[in-house]
Amino acid sequence: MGPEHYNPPPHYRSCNLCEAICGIEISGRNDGKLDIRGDKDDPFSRGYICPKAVALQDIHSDPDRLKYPVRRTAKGWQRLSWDEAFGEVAKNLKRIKTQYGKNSVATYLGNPTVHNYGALLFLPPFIRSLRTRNRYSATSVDQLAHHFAGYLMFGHQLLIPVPDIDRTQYFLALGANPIVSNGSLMTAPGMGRRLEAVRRRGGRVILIDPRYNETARVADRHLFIRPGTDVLLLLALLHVVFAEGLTRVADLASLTSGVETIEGIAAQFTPESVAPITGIDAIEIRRLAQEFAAAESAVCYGRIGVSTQEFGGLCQWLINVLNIVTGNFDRPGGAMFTLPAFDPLALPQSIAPHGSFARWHSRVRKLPEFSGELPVAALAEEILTEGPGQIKALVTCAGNPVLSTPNGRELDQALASLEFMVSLDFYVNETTRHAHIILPPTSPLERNHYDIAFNILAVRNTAKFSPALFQPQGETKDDWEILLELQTRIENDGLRGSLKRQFMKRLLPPERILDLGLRLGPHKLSLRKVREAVHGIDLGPLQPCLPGRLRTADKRIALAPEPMVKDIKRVKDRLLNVDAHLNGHLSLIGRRQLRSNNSWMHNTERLVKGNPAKPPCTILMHPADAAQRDLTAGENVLVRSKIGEIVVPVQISNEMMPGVVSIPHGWGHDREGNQLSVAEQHAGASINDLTDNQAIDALCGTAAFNGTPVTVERYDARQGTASPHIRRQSRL
Ligand SMILES: Nc1nc2c(c(=O)[nH]1)N[C@H]1C(S)=C(S)[C@@H](COP(=O)(O)OP(=O)(O)OC[C@H]3O[C@@H](n4cnc5c(=O)[nH]c(N)nc54)[C@H](O)[C@@H]3O)O[C@H]1N2
Ligand SMILES: Nc1nc2c(c(=O)[nH]1)N[C@H]1C(S)=C(S)[C@@H](COP(=O)(O)OP(=O)(O)OC[C@H]3O[C@@H](n4cnc5c(=O)[nH]c(N)nc54)[C@H](O)[C@@H]3O)O[C@H]1N2
Ligand code: SF4
Ligand SMILES: [Mo]
Repeated sequence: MGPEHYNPPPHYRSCNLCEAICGIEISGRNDGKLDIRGDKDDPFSRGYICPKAVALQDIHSDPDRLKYPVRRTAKGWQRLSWDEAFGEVAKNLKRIKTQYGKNSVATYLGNPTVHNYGALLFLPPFIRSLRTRNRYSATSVDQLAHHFAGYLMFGHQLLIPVPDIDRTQYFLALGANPIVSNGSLMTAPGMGRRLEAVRRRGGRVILIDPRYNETARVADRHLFIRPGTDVLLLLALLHVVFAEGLTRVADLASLTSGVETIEGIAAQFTPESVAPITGIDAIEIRRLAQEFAAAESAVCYGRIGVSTQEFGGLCQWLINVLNIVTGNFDRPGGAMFTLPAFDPLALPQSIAPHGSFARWHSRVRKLPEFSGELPVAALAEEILTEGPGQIKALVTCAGNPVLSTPNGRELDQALASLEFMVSLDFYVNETTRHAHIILPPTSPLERNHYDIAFNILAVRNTAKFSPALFQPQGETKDDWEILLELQTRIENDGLRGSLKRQFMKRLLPPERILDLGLRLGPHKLSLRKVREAVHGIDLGPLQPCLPGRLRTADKRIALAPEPMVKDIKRVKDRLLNVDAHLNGHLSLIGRRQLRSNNSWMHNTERLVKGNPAKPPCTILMHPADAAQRDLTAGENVLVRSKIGEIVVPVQISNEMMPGVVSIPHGWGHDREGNQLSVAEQHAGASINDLTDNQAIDALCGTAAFNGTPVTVERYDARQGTASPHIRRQSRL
């Protein structure tokens, strides 16, 4: 059934595309399309939506969307029955495990798994059934540093403090662009309004970012910072806070340990010593620290810019420390923990592990696991390096690592060498084109939704259930059903597997688990109550919850965990001579775009059409850097790193810090074998053909995307096809 079959009354749900969980209202139109608007009665988003919500219908009606399981053959993709597909996947995974050992099967989970509660609940048992240590996900190209700090400081990887944006009087953001990203690890639909409200009530918004981005435009102050040097700024802010006696730890003194260690470390980083490296004046650093400490309430927050760089782990730690020692923790207007209606902290460790660190290491580069996963920057080498424990098979679910992980080009080649690959995805894209079998899940409008992930990170406690709007098209199945079937086929052949499957489907489907969780949860709701409130239920602002919510053994906050303290040495070794590292290169960073969602949503005409003179995938450069290279706006340039080269048009703008250039990620849809008819027309190039999988945050293993050294020069088309980027991939 397509959208044309949908008639009023209006349908209410949450948009699941990004972290903002906006309420939407969907009604049918006479021309068969859907009207998708912001739901004014949603207590959390109050009518706000972005252009992507309207495109939910395009995913649903996309002719390129897979509606049946398919198998790759020499003659193209061939339709399979589910039974054949499941049988073949289970057979191959079991055979490879038996032949090469249990770690020979790897998994990669992409970002949309977190926006899909069925997948979230059924992935852990599926992955356990494989018994592999080769587990990877988008976490290590994203928020790993936050989990790492949460685990080591508060005792649980999901204890990630959220800025209480609606009550704060001083919002200090580092490396984030919530006006475009709609907020991340800070679920807060309508960030524009919320930031405006901070200023309207006399508060201030400050942004530290190498780009004068869209959020800088609505801030009181913006300061450029050299990419990758934020850790020094944070240390210097703490230096001032301690040196000038601005700490306010009294309330939390009995709840923290290690404050002296922090003071000792911060003493070594004066504003004057870090100013030339960060590019931020010492006077400015002192002023920031003083304002922050003096504000009625303040909160420091850092996102992708500081999470995915060489010192991401230290940055997220020091951000927490700054909030805590200035008395801006666990209190209104500061950094706070949430209390979601479905509380993952109450779940068994088998579904929501507290976290773990370095229990094992990757085979080739010896990178540490975190919470059972290895850094995805190691995936290609684990596939390509021969020897016992080599990855021979891969399961991907809702991910596109070829475009989203560092040195994606190498991973692209690695995937082509696998003995077996299966993908749960509804598109044949840069990654899934390598799969032997693709299992297509339902589209967002064809399934129930409840946000169990982003309510842990929301600036207000709310609850909302979204029922499926449409029947599944074709033969698509929900991710959880696919995962359950695979799990049970891998665990037990034949009758036992089938009985377990029936049992789970009847007695413990996602809705049942959700209902139990809501009933046992802190707000004592039930699925029925939540379902009845079609616009969602407001459970109020965040509440102080310490020490009750801490999961550390001593019920105290560890301000100075040993792995972090030790890593300070790396800061000194590395950053104090950052110029040597760059060696005259430009420093490459990323950026997000409102009409894009990581590497997907590019197959919807509505989102990509735009102005042909303004393609989305450009390199942004400061006028002085462009002049030095004699470049004119709009011309194609060759961007080269140690890893590879790409060609993109240059966009000249003084919103960039001199010496820094920016390219959005998720583009590069011109690869042979893709079935993305719209995206191919707006291909762009992939920044991750330039980023280096050897460049990681050595502390926790996150990819260090930001600060990749590159050169940029005019591209002469006559240079031909020497570059690996421009050379076409061989046909599958
Ligand atoms: N250079 C650079 N690289 C980056 C980043 C950056 O800032 N700079 N950002 C990183 C970040 S933060 C992230 S989160 C990653 C994202 O990286 P990934 O998670 O690897 O990639 P996505 O682009 O989110 O791809 C999502 C895939 O899931 C499919 N999909 C969508 N919904 C569903 C569903 O419900 N079920 C299933 N089974 N499949 C679905 C889509 O078709 C698509 O193939 O990229 C990272 N890469
Ligand atoms: N429209 C849209 N929204 C999205 C997404 C999307 O693709 N499109 N993706 C979603 C996902 S998966 C995520 S994780 C979030 C991310 O959400 P955000 O982190 O808010 O988004 P970004 O635009 O990546 O912002 C990162 C900022 O860091 C800056 N930066 C880069 N390097 C450095 C550095 O070294 N130091 C500092 N201080 N700043 C630096 C960049 O200039 C940029 O402004 O967005 C989510 N929302
Ligand atoms: S901001 Fe995010 S949740 Fe809200 S409408 Fe846009 S994509 Fe959907
Ligand atoms: Mo992300």
